[in-house]
Amino acid sequence: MSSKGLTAQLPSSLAAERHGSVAVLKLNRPQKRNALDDETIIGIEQFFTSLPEDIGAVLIAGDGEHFSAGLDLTELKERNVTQGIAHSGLWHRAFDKIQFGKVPVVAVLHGAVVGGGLELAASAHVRVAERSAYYALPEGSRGIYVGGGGSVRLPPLIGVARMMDMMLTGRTYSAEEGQAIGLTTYLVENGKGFAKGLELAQRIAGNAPLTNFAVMHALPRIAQMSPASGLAMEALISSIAQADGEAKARLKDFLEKRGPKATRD
Ligand code: 1HE
Repeated sequence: MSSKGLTAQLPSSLAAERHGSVAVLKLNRPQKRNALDDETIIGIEQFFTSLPEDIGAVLIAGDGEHFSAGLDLTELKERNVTQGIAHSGLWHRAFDKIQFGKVPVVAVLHGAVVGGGLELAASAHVRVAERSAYYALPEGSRGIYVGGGGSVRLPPLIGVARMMDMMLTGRTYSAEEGQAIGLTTYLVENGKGFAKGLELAQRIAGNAPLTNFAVMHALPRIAQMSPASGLAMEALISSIAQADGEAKARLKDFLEKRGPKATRD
């Protein structure tokens, strides 16, 4: 596959390729277990900022035996408090571009998905795990704290209590446990994650852009509102979506027996 149209200048720790309307971003530093250094985080931000208009979804995956070993610990040792805050801000900006960017993102997880690697995964909209995946927050044992948005993005997925347990005791969750507690919504055999993730990303890319926008940008915000505000926001978003030409065309297709049915998978 080529990287045609994907214009971001990526560091060697990242690789991009295109599969039709899906852009694939691979963590490409297997010799360091896809540890995330500053260059990589900046590359991720640039990739998501410069996605071509015709990309409808992104797939993130990791090369080698592990999705990601998290923060590159070699970069940690010289930082003072002020630099630490700036560093965390760098991660926050990059991962915000994933969660609240232009198009939905699917993450394929395998091997270690730990620390900042889990925070990266939590920024995606759909997570697919291979059976080899496992999840940990080793920050506790390293004397540090999550800094890539984990405090904000992980509790809605697994709850504050489980995140506390992971950080305080070093508890690791297996792929099966991760699936059961809500870290992932798909669990597939080893080696099958990429194909499953790509299939899902292609399906997502075929949705009406306004629907994808509403799911990415309105749904998580409505979930944080009071019920009354949430219902008002939902009424507005649904009326905007249904007034769009794309919705009208898709409804017409269904009513004229051309559109897909909502059948069992
Ligand atoms: C690294 C890193 C890293 C590996 N930073 N270099 N993350 C962690 O605490 C996890 C640390 N890593 C590990 O526990 C293990 O490496 C793994 C379980 C992921 C994989 O084990 P293994 O046996 O396959 O590999 P390895 O021999 O440990 O590592 C291979 C190389 O990658 C080695 O370098 P080499 O030059 O000696 O070959 C390792 O030093 C290097 N490597 N992980 C730097 N993380 C925004 S805040 C987020 C805070 C966090 O993410 S904290 C969690 C950090």
